This record gives sequence, structure tokens and C-alpha cells, in this order.
Amino acid sequence: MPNLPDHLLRRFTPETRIAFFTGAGISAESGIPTFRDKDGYWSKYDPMRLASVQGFEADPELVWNWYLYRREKIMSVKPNPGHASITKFQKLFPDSCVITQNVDGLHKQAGNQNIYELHGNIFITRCLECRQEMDVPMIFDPAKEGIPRCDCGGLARPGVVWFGESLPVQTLSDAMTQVQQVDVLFTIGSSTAVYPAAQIPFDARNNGAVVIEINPDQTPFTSHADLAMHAPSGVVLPQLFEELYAALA
Ligand code: BV8
Ligand code: ZN
Repeated sequence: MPNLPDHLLRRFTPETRIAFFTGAGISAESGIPTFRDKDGYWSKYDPMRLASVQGFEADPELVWNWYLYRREKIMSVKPNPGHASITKFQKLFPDSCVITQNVDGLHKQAGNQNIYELHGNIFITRCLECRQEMDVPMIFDPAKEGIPRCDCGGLARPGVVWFGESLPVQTLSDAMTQVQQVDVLFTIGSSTAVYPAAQIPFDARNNGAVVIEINPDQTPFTSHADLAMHAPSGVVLPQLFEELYAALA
């Protein structure tokens, strides 16, 4: 599909600063369900019961079972050509970063650099009370072993950002600084529905960056994009890389 129009192709030089802003869609081709697609997590579960502090406090075992299921799922898959392409892009365009809503760690596993995890990481376990990181087994059985507790007495919880929780302040601030400075931002596999992360493609646009959206569906950002490529990221990103590699050769 690619074939970037000339006026966009000309914007790319080895010095071009690029941000890859990603959501659950970039991991879909690895076999990880998204949240809002027809067979996504939120079609089966209530987000407020599974991805909020209130939901966790009401039923910590239910929430842990969901996150342990997701940990096992993620551990059984690998990054897809979309993640792998970003590693190749970052060699061609060294001044680039990844800003992700995803908690699955697949960007790091694929060798991507300068990654900002806005919503935390599913493989980190923290204390609900003092928020210290806890060194506990990645997989355990809450029914048989109970839920680990911190030295301060607090319950262990997944190290992700839930609804109603603020994003990690330094990570968000550093990511926003990048967004002010980039020449190009790709928004990939995000429904652009969850704030404050969803603000990022709009901010990039307002700062004069070229913004290209890669998503099979429309999103609230689509009409603001310089270019919308309605196709899977695992197909588009490898083609886009080849095209830019040839143009810069
Ligand atoms: C905050 C946990 C305030 C980690 C997630 C009422 C109550 C409470 C809060 C709110 C409220 N109303 C509004 C809010 C704010 C809320 C919000 O924005 N809600 C939305 C739904 C309206 N935001 C928050 O609560 C945030 N915190 O505001 O705090 C505050 C401020 C200061 C001090 C204290 C508090 C926290 C938001 C983070 C929530 N955490 N999950 C986890 O378990 O994963 S949300 C969940 O959705 C994910 O984390 C994910 O990051 C996020 C966004 O989803 P996407 O990544 O975009 O995925 P989605 O399924 O939606 O879309 C996939 C896309 O991919 C689709 O477009 C699809 O077409 C596309 N696709 C599919 N296949 C492919 C593809 N694209 C490319 N290739 C393919 N092959
Ligand atoms: Zn604690």
C-alpha cells in the first residue's frame, strides 16, 4: 500500500526526528486482543471492574486473574513485523522515539529504543499502598497462594495505569517534550479514545509535525492526519520502511 506522496517523502532525511505513537492495534498481529475491536477485551469485560483501583479493591483476585491471563498470553507471543520495522526505522532515523499506550513490552522485545511506556508495564508488580516495585513471581495462583503483600502490608497490584489514575509524571512530561520537537509522528493502532495519551497526535499536529495515521479503522484523529493509511500496521510499516530506505539510498 504505501507510496507516500512526494510532498511527504521529501520531508524525510536522516536527520528527521520521528515519534512512533502506538496503541493496542500494533500488537494485534502478534495475537494480543485489543480493547475496543469487536472481539476486544472491553467487549467481554467491564473496564471499570478490571482496569480501575475501585475494581481492584472490590475483587483483587478477579483483577489479578485477568492480568495473569494477559501476562501468560503476552509471554506466549512475539513481536510482529510492525514492531520489527520500527527497529529498522530507528537505524535509518536515529533521532526517534516510541511513545506507547501498550503495557505488553513488545516494543522493547523487538529492539526498539527510546521507549516511553505511558501506561506502565504489565510485567511490573507494585504495592497498592506505597507503590514500591515488588520482586514477586510473574505468575502465581491467587486462589491457592493468595495475593502477595508488600512489607508495608499493601496488596500487590499490576504496574499499569488504571482508569482514574494519573500517568507516570516524568514519562508523560518527557514524551510531551519529544512531541513538541518531532518533525514526523506516526500514530499506529490507537483508537485515540483514552486521554491524556490520545492528545499526543493532536499536539504533534499543532506543533507543525507531519502526522501519519496507520489504522484499518477511522478514529477521532483520522480527519486531522496529513495521511491516513487504512491497513494493518504489520503490513504497512515494512512497506513504508522499504520505500523510505530506497528514497534515502
Ligand atoms: C486519567 C490499563 C485523571 C493498562 C488502560 C471516567 C472515569 C475515570 C476516568 C475517566 C472518565 N472519563 C474520562 C476519563 C479519563 C480516562 C479516559 O480517557 N477514558 C476514556 C475511555 C473516555 N483516562 C484515564 O482515566 C487516564 N487517567 O485521566 O487520570 C487524573 C489526572 C490527574 C490525577 C489523577 C487522575 C488513565 C488512562 C489509562 C487507562 N488504562 N488500561 C492495561 O491493562 O492495559 S486503558 C486501555 O485503553 C489500554 O491501556 C490502552 O492503552 C488504552 C487505549 O486503547 P488503544 O491502545 O487505543 O486500544 P483500542 O483497543 O482502544 O484500539 C485499538 C486500535 O487499533 C483500534 O483503533 C483498531 O482499529 C486498531 N487496530 C486493530 N488492528 C490493527 C489496528 N491498527 C493497526 N494494525 C492492526 N493490525
Ligand atoms: Zn507497600
